[in-house]
Amino acid sequence: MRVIDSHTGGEPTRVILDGGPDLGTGSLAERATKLATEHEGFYRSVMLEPRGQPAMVGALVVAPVDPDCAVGVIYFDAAAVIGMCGHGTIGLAVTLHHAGLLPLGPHLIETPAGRVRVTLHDGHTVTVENIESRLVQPDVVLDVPDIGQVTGDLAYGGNWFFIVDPSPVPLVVDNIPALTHATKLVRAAAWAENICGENGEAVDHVIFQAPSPVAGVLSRNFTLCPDDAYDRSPCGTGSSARLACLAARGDLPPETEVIQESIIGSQYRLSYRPGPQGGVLPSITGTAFITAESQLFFQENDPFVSGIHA
Ligand code: PYC
Repeated sequence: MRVIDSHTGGEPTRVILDGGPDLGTGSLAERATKLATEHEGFYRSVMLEPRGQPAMVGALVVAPVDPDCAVGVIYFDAAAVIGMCGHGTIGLAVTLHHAGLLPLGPHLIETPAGRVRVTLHDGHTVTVENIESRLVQPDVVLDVPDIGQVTGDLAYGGNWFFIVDPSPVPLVVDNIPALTHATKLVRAAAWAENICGENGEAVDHVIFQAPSPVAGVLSRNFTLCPDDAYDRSPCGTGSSARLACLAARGDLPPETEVIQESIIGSQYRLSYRPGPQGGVLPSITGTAFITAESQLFFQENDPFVSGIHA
């Protein structure tokens, strides 16, 4: 299996160029469901140690249905197939360019969540215009064991986010274990209270948000992903959901650029335009760098051929 690894603001992406499972020719959403239900062993073995690493997101390149799209892609981490991935799309565009498969300039990419536009400005810098994002349920109050009452927004940015602002735990690197613990508790409380999308979609990511102490940076976030790793990047789909919340509250005018940073200080430039369904069309600009080109092996006598599930 041929893969190219990159990182976007510190968050790893593994692009699978060939050797993935045959998911047929249905819609991207149908193929994503097939990957999630029939090939769990595949995607976990690619993401988990010893082949993968914590926080890694996989990007399986597939043929698009829409002939206007340069490529189709299905994203996943070690625990789940996800609808869209912002850092992964920046990494994918940089990777395809590195492999000679995508020239500089604008391109459409098909994902299970819908079509996104990428503009490859140079070999590292990409703007993603994400799918329409929206605030779904504002000011949800949860009783969270060990933490107490927490108020957050349920919002959609290609994945389902519960966004708590201000963070109940200070957003500093030394607190990463405490933030991981607390966001897991919030996710469990959201599940227990059945806080979900219009069609029963469960919260798959939790964000703690706070103003940034860095001059010129609007805010800092900590994002818990489905596999319990934290996003090293400022999370593209999470930033999209966050833009939808800011816009819905009148806290950020359209076409106004702000900087969002992650818990490790990597940054995205963000803005939005009003969307046709009342949400926002987010624009996310970030950078990615190639870290490896490899061939993955799955040897039959390897006792950890399916990854370490501890
Ligand atoms: O950037 O959208 C994102 C993302 C989702 C999970 C990890 N990164």
